[in-house]
Amino acid sequence: MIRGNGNHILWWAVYIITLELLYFIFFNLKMAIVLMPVLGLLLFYLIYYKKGKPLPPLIETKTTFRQALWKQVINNLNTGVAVVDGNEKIIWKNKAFLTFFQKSGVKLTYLKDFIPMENLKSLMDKEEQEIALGNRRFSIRSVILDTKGKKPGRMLKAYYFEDITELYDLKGYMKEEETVVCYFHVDNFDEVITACSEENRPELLAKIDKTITQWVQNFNGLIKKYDNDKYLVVVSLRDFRRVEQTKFNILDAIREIKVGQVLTVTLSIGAAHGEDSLALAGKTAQNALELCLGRGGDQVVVKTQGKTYFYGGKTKEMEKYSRVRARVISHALRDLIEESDMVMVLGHLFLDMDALGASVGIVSAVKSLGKPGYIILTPEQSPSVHSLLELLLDDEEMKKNFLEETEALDRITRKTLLVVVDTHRPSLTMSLKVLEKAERVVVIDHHRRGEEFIDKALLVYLEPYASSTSEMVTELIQYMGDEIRITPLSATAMLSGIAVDTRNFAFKTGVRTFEAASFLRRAGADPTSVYKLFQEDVETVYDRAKVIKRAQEIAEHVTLSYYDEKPKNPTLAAAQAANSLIGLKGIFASFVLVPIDGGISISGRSLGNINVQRILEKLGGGGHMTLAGAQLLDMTMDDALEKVKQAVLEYMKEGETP
Ligand SMILES: [Mn+2]
Repeated sequence: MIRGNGNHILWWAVYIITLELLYFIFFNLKMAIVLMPVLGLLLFYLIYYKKGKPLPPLIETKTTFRQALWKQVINNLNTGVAVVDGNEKIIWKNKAFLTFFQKSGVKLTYLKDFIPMENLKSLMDKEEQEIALGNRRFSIRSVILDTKGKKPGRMLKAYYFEDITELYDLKGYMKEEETVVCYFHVDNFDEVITACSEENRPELLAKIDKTITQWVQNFNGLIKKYDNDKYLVVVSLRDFRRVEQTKFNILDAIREIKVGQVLTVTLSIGAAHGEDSLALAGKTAQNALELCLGRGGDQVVVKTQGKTYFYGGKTKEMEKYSRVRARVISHALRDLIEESDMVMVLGHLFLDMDALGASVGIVSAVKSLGKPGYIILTPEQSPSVHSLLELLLDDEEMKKNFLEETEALDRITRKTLLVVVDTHRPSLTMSLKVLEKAERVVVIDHHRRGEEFIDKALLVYLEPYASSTSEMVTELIQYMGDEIRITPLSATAMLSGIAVDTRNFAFKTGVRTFEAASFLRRAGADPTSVYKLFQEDVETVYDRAKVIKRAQEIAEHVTLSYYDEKPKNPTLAAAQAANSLIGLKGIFASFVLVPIDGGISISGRSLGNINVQRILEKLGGGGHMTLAGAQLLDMTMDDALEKVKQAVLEYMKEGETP
């Protein structure tokens, strides 16, 4: 309703102008005629008023009329609008704003009373922001209003609130309906079936099938078997969330299948979602499955939007019964060596006796095949190999097999074969430059596969069940041909590699480990020399005793300790202390922290029933189930101890699978 607001002034004007008109009629008739329309207009107003109608505005200008129109328009918007001053005090609001917030029971005096200040502040740098208020969701935008010419320093802002609750819910719903692609793979199908008696086989097959199919159907999934041991499973994300809550108890269910067979059945699952297309999700799921198998199977790998999640992996890697793979790889490697102009072997950073022993083994084989072979070394070597390196460099013939990194970079050609041993992660190789320059690469490693991988490798021999890379290389040599000769010194180096990774044949030691050792012994390996390599000085042992004394049990059978000062060889010292701790009765896993330059290094060891790899992966580290490490940079010892403790407790909780 538009109403004039100058009524009193109007009547005064009518009165004054009538008087003036009367005056002009008496003294100047012409002037009076000119003023007649004014009088007419005034009379019109008078009549209008008499009829009881509201008086139209006389003073009101065109612009205020427009403003009033705008006000109506804004009031009828679905978008809530509020104008606030510098203190976020609301000085004007439209109807929609009132309907949004009035019922919430809060006084609508200050905007900051019902919208957190940090949200209001961050709006200054952002275009718009989504926030939840009560059970609604809003998209908020803010604009600084132009108040030029008004009181200086007074800032006015307008806030626009759009109710996007429905859109938000719909988006969430769409997301939940997204498809998750999974590949199921029975790890050791052939072995299990072969190890099962003929009459039990049909029952075993049926049980595996039934367990998997029923489990998938419980989660409303679609399952299609496409090979004896392979299934494709499709499930919605909503149902997949429920699956994740069970921590994939299907792994346990499969392991429990017993139809009189000797071997345990295990399952691997690779799953993916959140990709742009189904085709891509399928590809990613396949990658996830490969990662799963590379890590030893019996686990689940879920990949989504560049992130990877691991479940299971609590059993020990099972030793494979056939050596077919070792033989096949051995022949392929021999072919590759023969096609090369030269072979270089690259170990990992912080070279250990296993990597060095394996390198010596490869070079021995290469030389027997009549090709030049070199082990790449950086100027500084980890103290853990000092004793073995000394022994090797003492030998005139062996000494010629070592090459500095710079020289290797010079000599490497397109036909050079680079064998990476004891690691499969590019960032852990001793020389990333050499790896980058090499065009023909082979990877031989016994670590469970991590995410990072040397993608360009021509040949990958990854066997997480093997005790050590030295054991794997020993087997390869045995299958490579009769002309392969290894000297007693090379055999000793390889034996020391096996000894260090199995801690003197106590861990991860399978039938094949002893067979490899006996092959090396026959080739002249000297166990006493190996023993001597591990002798330590008094001070180191004394420091370690202090660490052991300080150890605390942080969870059942898990112990934690630390070096309060940086020892001579921090990472080695920590590893040895952790080893000593699990030598104590009742201790199944140990973690030892040690100060290093720029942070803290952690060494984790286990007897096998607690997966220290899984625990230290939580802190950005890696390794094996029984032997793992991590580094926490820019952190105090107290904070690091707390972090490890939390990671252990978290892992223990995960272990309580229903
Ligand atoms: Mn190793």
